[in-house]
Amino acid sequence: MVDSTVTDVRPSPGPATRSPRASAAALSGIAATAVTLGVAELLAGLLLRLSGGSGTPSPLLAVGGAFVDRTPPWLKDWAVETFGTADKIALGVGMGVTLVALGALVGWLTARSRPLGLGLFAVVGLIALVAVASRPSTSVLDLLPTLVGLFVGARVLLSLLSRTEVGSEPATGTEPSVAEAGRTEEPEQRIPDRPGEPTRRGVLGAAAGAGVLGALAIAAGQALARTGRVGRDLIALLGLPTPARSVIVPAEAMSDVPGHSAYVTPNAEFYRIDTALFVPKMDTEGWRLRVTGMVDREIEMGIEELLAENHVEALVTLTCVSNSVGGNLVGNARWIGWPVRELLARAGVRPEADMVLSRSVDGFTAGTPLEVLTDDRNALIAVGMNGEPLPPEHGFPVRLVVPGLYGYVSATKWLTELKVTRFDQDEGYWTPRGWSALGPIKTASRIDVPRRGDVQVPSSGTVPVAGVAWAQHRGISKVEVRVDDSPWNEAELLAEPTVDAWRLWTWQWEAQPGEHTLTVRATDGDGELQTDAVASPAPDGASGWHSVTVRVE
Ligand SMILES: Nc1nc2c(c(=O)[nH]1)N[C@H]1C(S)=C(S)[C@@H](COP(=O)(O)O)O[C@H]1N2
Ligand SMILES: [Mo]
Repeated sequence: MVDSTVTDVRPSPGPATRSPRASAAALSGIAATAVTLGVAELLAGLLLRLSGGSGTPSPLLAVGGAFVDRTPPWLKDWAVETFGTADKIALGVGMGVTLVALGALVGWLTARSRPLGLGLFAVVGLIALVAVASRPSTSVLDLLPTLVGLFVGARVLLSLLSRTEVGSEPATGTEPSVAEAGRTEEPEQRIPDRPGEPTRRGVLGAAAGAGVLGALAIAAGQALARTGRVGRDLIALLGLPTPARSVIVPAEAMSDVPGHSAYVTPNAEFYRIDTALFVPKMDTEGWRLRVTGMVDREIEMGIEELLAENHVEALVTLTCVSNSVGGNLVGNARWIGWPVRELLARAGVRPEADMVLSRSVDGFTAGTPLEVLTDDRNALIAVGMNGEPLPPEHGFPVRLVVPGLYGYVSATKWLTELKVTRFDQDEGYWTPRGWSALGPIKTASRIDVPRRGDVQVPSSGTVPVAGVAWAQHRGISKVEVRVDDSPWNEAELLAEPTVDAWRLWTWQWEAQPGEHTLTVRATDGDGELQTDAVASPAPDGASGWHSVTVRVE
């Protein structure tokens, strides 16, 4: 795990000690950080594998997760706006840069003062331990990898620094100050490199070697955690339930305009938004769904029991509250699931309840008004997405899907519990973080084509303008398109198989050369016009009309 030439402890530096070059000390600190994390991540990966994949023993993921949990709405907004669904990669890069800087600082500081440097190292270690301990479903054992990592890392740091001090080239002409040497007031002696004595180059090599080994161990640990063994996949074994009614999408709902959204979004292209830094590996054999709280009878069921219930298939368009006007955090799928109202009826909901707090295995929660889970809409405990078991990143094995509400208050992935409760007693994950407790989806419309930029008028003489509009569970009754400031034109609506999904629209534009701005607006099924009031996503969803500026050749 750790290069033995690195960990073997050298006799404590005596009179021959010289002030280490700052760069060598910083490099030693970075290497020791890599070793700390390498040991911790490798042990964490092994632990996850042995325990069957629950808990978060990885300090990297725990600190990242704790950071995500404490992200204020404006920062989350900015991250999603700037990085989109690559926000996790951005977080990883940010953490990497921070760790390298911290490691360098620890190395540099420790070379000057053992107590200060090791003190900083211990403080950072303590933060990691607190982060690990505060992740959902962790046990005391989960602290072990971080503790062992910190211990080994500190030993490696001291060992590398003592070599730096013994092996550094005589700094001709400059006498290191007492403060720089850190702990000795004895007169400096210069000793020539002797065979067997570590040279400065050797020290740098040892540090680089330790750093590389550490990085490899981090990668191996993360890979182990991701491939952690889970039991038999009962959904693959038993197959998805055959729904009482299946969805057949009429051809009239689909479009063949190039660049126009597909009516049903393929699983691989479906947007993904969640707080999970790694997709929870769920064991279907061990999976349980519990109904708790204000019910007459608590219920607990396994996957076989769930699959045996009467499932339906329904089209539902999911939308993220962080979607900006014209954005693509929206997707439409055919979901196979068991209606939530049937499960709730079996548990017997008490009259005082007004909310269901759904909980994920990773600790995420969503607070959904009871009425949308008990009325006749297709609020589903879903196991299938577009005819396949849920992909892991979309909630395998079981998630919630509720037409009409943004995902953050309804679409809990990796579902494990439904707690029947009250809004004045419980709140979902995002509510204390500045987002509205209620999240009905606002009526929205988007232009897919033409995209901003240059437009060529086809030989037909008209430019196809096409897009989508959504107002889940209310439906779309009208879409209008405007060119610059001229009057609104009614677009052609494609078929609407259900009011729970988006609706495609097209309009033929007799485009004139020059620069033009196209704007779209929709009217929902209740006759309500989409608002032109511009709002950013926080706290309850963006609004305003989408427009695209193009140059016609
Ligand atoms: N466990 C869990 N479920 C979650 C979330 C999460 O962070 N964790 N995010 C929610 C949000 S904000 C949205 S928009 C939808 C997105 O679902 P998708 O990733 O399948 O598109 O999942 C919801 N379910
Ligand atoms: Mo979301």
